[in-house]
Amino acid sequence: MKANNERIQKSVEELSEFTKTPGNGVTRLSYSKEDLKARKYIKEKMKEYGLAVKEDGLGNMFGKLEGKMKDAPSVIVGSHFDSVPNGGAYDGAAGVIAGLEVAALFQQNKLTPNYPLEVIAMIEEEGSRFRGLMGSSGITGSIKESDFKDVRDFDGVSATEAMSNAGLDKSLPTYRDPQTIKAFLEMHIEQGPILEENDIPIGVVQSIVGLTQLNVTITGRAGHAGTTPMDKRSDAVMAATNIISKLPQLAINEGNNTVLTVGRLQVSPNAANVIPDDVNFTIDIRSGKEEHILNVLKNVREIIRSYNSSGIKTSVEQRLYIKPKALSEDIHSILSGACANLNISHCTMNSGAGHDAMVFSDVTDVGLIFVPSKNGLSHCPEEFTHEDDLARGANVLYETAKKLTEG
Ligand code: HGY
Ligand code: MN
Ligand code: MN
Repeated sequence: MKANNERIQKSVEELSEFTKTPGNGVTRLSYSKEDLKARKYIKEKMKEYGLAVKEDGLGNMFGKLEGKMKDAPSVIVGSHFDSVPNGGAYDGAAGVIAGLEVAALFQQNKLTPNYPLEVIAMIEEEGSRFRGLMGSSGITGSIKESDFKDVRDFDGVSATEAMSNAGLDKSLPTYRDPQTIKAFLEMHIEQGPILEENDIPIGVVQSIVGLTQLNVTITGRAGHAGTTPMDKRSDAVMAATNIISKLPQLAINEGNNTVLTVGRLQVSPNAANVIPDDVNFTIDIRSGKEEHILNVLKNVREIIRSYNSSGIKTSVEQRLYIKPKALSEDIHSILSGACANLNISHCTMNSGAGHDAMVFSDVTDVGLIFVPSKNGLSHCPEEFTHEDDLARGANVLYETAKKLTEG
């Protein structure tokens, strides 16, 4: 039995309905009402495919198929089920659905593995509410359980408060001893144009860019837009926009595919006739080599610091930092071998997007495959991947999971 295109497509459509912005992409933030509906759906699918379901203290979900070898480490397959605001139906979801499809194939083919198989659906990979890669970071220990209460969203609500408010059990253990994990496999949409432009159905990822995300606060002094002379203002927006206008050039000067994005900008009090006294914005810096990230970060901090004055104060909070990661060569060759056995053309590529796979690569062997994104679009409602491409990826994952759970 091979992956079932219709079943996969149906799950993509059903999962994408759990959104706060129907008709305008998928918006499914961690611990939201949409999260709870998606969570219920995913757990039902896990049970339908014969998996024993559990959650952890961050709300990551696991569906386990026991192996013949008791207490053996698991081969984990899956991705995240949160989204960016007004995102697409495939980012993360495609990987969770591919993991479920692998479990369905184990069930249909009456396959009892030697090593256990676990399907995983993780929270908060996008960092749209709290911080990026949070679900996988809690599992691998790069965020300590004792720190969950201090991870706060942009409104200051902690992850543990938000879980309690959503009726989730934050007291469950989250950290997993790496000895309990044999390997981690993820299928993800490419989110770029390479596979489609070269008409290649599968990309086998060898490395993932490093990234850092900053939250910058510029504080000035509120005042009346009409009665405050121009030379008597401490205008937080003017300081922020002067800073922001200088940032892209830092990445351009750094070269080596270094990128910098200011993606979130909030002005307070955000009224037409008030000189703003508070601006908050994020900076996302990425590169394939850590030295480029660090160099741009140094220059960014210098520019921001240079705007401190009697009326303007600046502060920088580093919300996320993760080094570039090389993935397991062994699993890379097993994935490539699976593509060859299935007669699927494939290529080796690097990832400009961050993924949970990069967090798991700190503690276990990791494999990541990409499937094509239509027009290379992602993080937008137009995101699309054809069900045939999803099914091909699921077949490659299934062949690889079979091999890794055998021995
Ligand atoms: O930001 C990223 O690269 C991923 O989509 N979270
Ligand atoms: Mn993703
Ligand atoms: Mn994403």
